[in-house]
Amino acid sequence: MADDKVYKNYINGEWVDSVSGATYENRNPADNRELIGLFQKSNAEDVNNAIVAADEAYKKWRLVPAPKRGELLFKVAQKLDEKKEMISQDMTREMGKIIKETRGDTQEAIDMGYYMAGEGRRQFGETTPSEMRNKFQMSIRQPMGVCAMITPWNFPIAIPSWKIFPALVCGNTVVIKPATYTPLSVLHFMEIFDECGIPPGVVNMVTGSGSSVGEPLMNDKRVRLVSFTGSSEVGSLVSQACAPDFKHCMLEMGGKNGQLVMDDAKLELAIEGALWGAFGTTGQRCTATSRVIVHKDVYKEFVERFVERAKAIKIGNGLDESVEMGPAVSESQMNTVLEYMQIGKKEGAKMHCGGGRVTGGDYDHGWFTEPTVFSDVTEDMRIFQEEIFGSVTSITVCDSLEDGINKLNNVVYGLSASVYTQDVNKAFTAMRDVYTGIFYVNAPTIGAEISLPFGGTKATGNGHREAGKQALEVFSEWKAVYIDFSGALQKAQIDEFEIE
Ligand code: UN1
Repeated sequence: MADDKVYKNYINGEWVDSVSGATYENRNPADNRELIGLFQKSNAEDVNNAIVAADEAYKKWRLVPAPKRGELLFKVAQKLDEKKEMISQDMTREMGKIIKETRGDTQEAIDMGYYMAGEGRRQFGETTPSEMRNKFQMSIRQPMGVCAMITPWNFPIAIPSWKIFPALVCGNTVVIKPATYTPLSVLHFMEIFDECGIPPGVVNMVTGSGSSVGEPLMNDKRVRLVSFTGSSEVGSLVSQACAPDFKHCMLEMGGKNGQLVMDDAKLELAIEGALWGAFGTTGQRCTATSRVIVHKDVYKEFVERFVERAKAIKIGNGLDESVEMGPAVSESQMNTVLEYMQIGKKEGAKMHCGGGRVTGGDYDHGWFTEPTVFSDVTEDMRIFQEEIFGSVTSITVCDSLEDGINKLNNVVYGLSASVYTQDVNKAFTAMRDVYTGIFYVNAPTIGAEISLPFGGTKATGNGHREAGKQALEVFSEWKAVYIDFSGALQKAQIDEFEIE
């Protein structure tokens, strides 16, 4: 134990033990013999210390000119870039996804850093003409205060970056609770803020469970906003915790994303896209392609060719560059996925490959699940309706564009969808009629870039968007400002204006 690496909380610019001194283990999901490190098992007192620091730091940080805040973020992005390989390797070790993808995850954080650094010099408001003489009016953005962030394990640094960078450039301070499975990635992020000279208390990290850290954080009255990414069940609890104090609440939740393949699609392209969308990140993306809806004229061929390719996916430790799919993040996540494989079978869908855990040799030490493909899946089945978050995808037949669009829409979620077709009319019709926050033409349901809004409709979100300039709407509030330079009392809506 003496040699085990112990990682601390980051509060008020210091690396500190949790108040109770308790820690928990973080292990590699590809090989649970490997201990990544011990992390602080924090409680409400640690959360309180972080909030006090963030609240105090806010007094000065909000007054740092936004372009200067942006410059600091620029340095952080540069440092992330310098350390990209180290961060990505550690991320694969703690989360399991393959190294190519963790490099992408880190790159997304770098991109967001550069983008939000630029917002330090924008954050545009408006001026509008007044109804009265000698009166000027404009809208300006103002920060809100302490922002709490509760982030998931599937994008361990990208998603924290979507929240932290815009929050900071707008002048807020931050307390983040990283996912219990992936604290090291956020810890590296904190190290970089520290190295770049962020003032103490501006960003704070408290590790631990949802019940002992997340709950006190989202319930604290000094917190003005909670930004949460995770399941719709927990999102609903976050929303209820925020309601009594009218705390702002940004929720990014589940998905059941579908790829529609029309009869005129380039089939090879559609197959490649569906494979990447379904089994990339071991299916553990909110945007994963959990359903493929295929036109009846190409259905049989699509299923055959897709299954052949799914069977050939190389599974293993994501640090091996030749591996194409890593493990589930944890034993319990693996068990949920294995359960859905059984549910699909029981519901009468046709299982073409997979259906279980990958075992034997080193696999026995990891949480590996097989790429699993069901066909003949109907809309009433749970595997059509429920988010699985694992290496399972289901194929459903459709007989027209309209039928396909209806099937894409017939789930409670609305994050991402895609259509494969060579017909521009069909592409635009689907773009208009599919009710999701993200839509792709001739591309998989994954792969969003940071300059456009990210988020979804229905049970996926509560109307907010991350990334892009829309992120500023979440992390700042408008102030309408009227300046009367007439020297007289002018009454809006009352005074009659005479044209001379
Ligand atoms: C997620 O699905 O949880 O669009 C985030 C994508 C990535 C982000 C995904 N850029 O696939």
